[in-house]
Amino acid sequence: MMNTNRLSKTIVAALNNQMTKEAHASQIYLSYGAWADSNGFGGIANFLFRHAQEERNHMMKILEYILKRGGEVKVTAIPAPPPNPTSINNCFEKVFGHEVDNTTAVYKVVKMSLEEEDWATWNFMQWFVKEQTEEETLALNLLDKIKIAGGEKAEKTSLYSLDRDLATTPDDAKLAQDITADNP
Ligand code: OFO
Repeated sequence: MMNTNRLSKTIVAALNNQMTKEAHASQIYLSYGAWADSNGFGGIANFLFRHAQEERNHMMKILEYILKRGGEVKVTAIPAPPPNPTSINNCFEKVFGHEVDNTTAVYKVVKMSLEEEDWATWNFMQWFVKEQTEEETLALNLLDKIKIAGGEKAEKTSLYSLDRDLATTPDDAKLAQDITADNP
């Protein structure tokens, strides 16, 4: 029979692994969202829950890509999220850390596809490179906000406005490559 699998063994393993990583990211946002809500921060919870959905979408994109390239999808157990944050400041620091971790994982798959000259996978993964840049920016914006609010020492009133703010904060951050002089 003709071989219709367009993915190498190593690439398909890396993609399956990345798929689970995205599911894991989703679980992390879900658990931090629940933590925020039970501590009275409904706006921050809303933001984190929306983000959990985004990560779930990333997982689906990779699943679809594997299937469309004729590879085998392996759905495995998702590792448990790490312990809950200890404060809003700590929560945002953890969020940034998770995004950087995931960027590192994405870069590994990109590097692998380059080494194997699998240009379809390389091209597919560029979407994730851009998405991670955006999500790191979003996480850095959170860190900026909490810093202004006082970091670990943030007063209740500033946390209150931060919480209200985040309920309506868009899911996407503007990327440098989309900026013009007219609209910085
Ligand atoms: Fe999947 O983008 Fe964040 O981690």
